[in-house]
Amino acid sequence: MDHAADAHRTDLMTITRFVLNEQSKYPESRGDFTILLSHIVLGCKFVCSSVNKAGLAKLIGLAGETNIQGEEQKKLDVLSNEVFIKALVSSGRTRILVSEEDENAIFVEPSKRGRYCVVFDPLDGSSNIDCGVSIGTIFGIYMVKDDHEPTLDDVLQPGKQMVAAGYCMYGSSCTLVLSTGNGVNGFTLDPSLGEFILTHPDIKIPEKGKIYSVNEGNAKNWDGPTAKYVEKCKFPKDGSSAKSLRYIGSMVADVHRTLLYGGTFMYPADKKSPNGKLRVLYEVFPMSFLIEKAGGQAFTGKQRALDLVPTKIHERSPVFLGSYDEIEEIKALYAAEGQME
Ligand code: FDP
Repeated sequence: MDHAADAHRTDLMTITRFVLNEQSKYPESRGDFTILLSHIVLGCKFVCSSVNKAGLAKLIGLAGETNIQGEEQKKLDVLSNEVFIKALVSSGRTRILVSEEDENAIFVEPSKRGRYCVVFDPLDGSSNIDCGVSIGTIFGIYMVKDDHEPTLDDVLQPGKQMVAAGYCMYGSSCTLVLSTGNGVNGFTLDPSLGEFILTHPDIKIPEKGKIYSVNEGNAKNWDGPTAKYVEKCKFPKDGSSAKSLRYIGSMVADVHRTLLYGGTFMYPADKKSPNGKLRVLYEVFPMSFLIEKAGGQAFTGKQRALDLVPTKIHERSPVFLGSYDEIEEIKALYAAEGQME
């Protein structure tokens, strides 16, 4: 995209206009998805504004204490969760919600029910909040096809059944990356307009990458294929240059960089955590969906990540995601150890 020309653009593709355009390709569409998305976008704008004010809020009272108006201040992750739940329920388009913050799934009351199930992490990377590092919201959307009484099985579906997924990164700018199944597009919040504008159309992840991203502090507990891949990144034997290590420790930011620059993001299994750390429904699936739609791959160490069938809403899985060729290498290392399903 020509950023110099953008500075003078008057024909702005807002996220709502973009989704309405997509919707018009499906004559049977009733506009429900557009309404649902506009409520998610509202949640993202609210969280963005709260994250931006977090430093200031600190000056007037710490989370969990009372502020000068005598009101109790809520921690940002608790606040974000409440905002998303209220926005999603009030959209009238949701049936089941699964949030990282809540132990149990939320079944929306019949009078407010719609056709969509939303799985989300309202504020991922929360250990980074207090030092001002980028954090984000991750979401995945399933559609329920008939009007049966909802059950957990409606959300315990493989990631490949999602109809849409995205994340919003609260960083030096606020960026929302979305796929409705047809490519991946990035929108940046213009604070003066209060609108997300299409700034990264049709994102394609580079086929190869020069960056690997992993918490190397866990290296002593890694399995053979992970250790071999990282060794190869650092000491390539084929004459290629060593790769750079970048690890923010905030999944949204690490995946965003991987999507734009290529490379690998990994949270592998290790001896202490045989299922890794990241949650299948609202971390592994939405990010794997976006990476695949951008031309990359996502793998668990045993299988394609989007083929996993979760049995619990907060289940975890190891994940390797990124550039197509890099993940092929990782798959070959696991295949050589006979670990593929
Ligand atoms: P956080 O614990 O700060 O909420 O799953 C949450 C997550 O962050 C991811 O955003 C991040 O990729 C990962 O954990 C970081 O984990 P490590 O600190 O173990 O590297």
